[in-house]
Amino acid sequence: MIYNKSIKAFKDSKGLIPGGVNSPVRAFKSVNCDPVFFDHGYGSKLYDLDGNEYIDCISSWGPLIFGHADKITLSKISEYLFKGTTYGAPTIIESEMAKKIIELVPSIEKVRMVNSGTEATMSAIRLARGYTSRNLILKFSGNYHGHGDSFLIKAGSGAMTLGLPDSPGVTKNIAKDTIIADFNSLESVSEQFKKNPEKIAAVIIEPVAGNMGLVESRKDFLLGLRKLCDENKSLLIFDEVMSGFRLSKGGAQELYEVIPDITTLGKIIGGGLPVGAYGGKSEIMDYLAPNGPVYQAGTLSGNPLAMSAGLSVLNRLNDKLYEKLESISKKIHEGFLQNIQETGTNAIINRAGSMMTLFFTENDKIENYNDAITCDLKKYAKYFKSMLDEGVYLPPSQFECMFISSVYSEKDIDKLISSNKKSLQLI
Ligand code: KE4
Repeated sequence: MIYNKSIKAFKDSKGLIPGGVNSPVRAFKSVNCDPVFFDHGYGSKLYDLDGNEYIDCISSWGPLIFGHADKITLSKISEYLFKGTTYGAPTIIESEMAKKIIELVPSIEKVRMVNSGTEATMSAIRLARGYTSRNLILKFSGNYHGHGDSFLIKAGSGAMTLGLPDSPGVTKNIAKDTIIADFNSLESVSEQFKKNPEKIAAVIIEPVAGNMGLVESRKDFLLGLRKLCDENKSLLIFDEVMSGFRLSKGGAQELYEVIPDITTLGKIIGGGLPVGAYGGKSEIMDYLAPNGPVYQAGTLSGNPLAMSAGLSVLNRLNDKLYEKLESISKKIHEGFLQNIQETGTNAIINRAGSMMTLFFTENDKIENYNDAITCDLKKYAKYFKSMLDEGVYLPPSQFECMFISSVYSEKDIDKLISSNKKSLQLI
């Protein structure tokens, strides 16, 4: 593959934007090559400045469940485009969006729209602290909840990728109010509750974690979390920014049948435009201004253009879509497993629905942050580059997950499996 135009574009952007990118993971730092700049996408494909075609396995980190330039989404947006894009005042479509989210997500009785997953999680923990009059937030090593100060402690995703799980600039006063436990370890959570009686406002978790690579919670772990939160009068927050609407219409909470007190959402909810949301029991949500004392606001929150994109997607979530996603994902999963076996590669695959990670590790399982950091990052970098040259666009980090699209063709699936085998043989 020739990448000349991307290389030049990156050289130019580095003089204008910190690191040349508007989000660190895009810089390809951990896979030791220059990032690809894209010109456009269509369906399952992305096309870079040099005209190279790729099968997209990131879907813009999750939002594009119907692929790029989805016709129905674009036509819905165009209906609103010429009416004006935002008024900073209430519109009917915001109530339609709220109604749809309440219908789909089991835990949500009321919902507030914001503009990103980070805004959703930051607001959710402020609400939890205000509602409980407690300060501590418990999060899990390797979980990533956006770049809010309280979350950049043992964080996953880009922070883990760049070896910055605890970012400078987060003051000791802020950091002390975030306590850490081990993912999938109820014992570590129970210990924190014992050490901090009546001080923990909320436990926040990615019920299906995608930010240390894909790591599912064990069902008993989530059930145990629910019980511990109830016993200690702390709130349970499910950060479903990634898993919401991706794993099922009702997200991970529907699959695991565990109901959190607050749910945060993002990505798919915006259909590719900037949207986040957080919701939960009315009694908790009504603590938010203007009803209650906990303040949160946003100039573009609920803007009709973004709502039109999000609703065009949420209105099409049905069993048939998830059956299709599962059938495509299962074929890719099985094909990759066969290749791992045939090439004798030290690797395992974790998958939850259409979220999947191939881990280069000698471990026979990856269940938490300490397992994930055993991975061979050099091997992942070589694999990533070989797949890129094959025309497959994978997450540029071992600590991210693939988001498999519902618009992959049989040809795409075969290509993914054959390129995976070729790359495993090469590295
Ligand atoms: P945003 O602020 O990026 O919309 O959402 C933050 C967030 C919150 N919670 C979870 C579980 C998330 O995965 C995210 C963001 N995910 C990353 C991908 N791992 C976004 C990609 C990026 O940072 O560029």
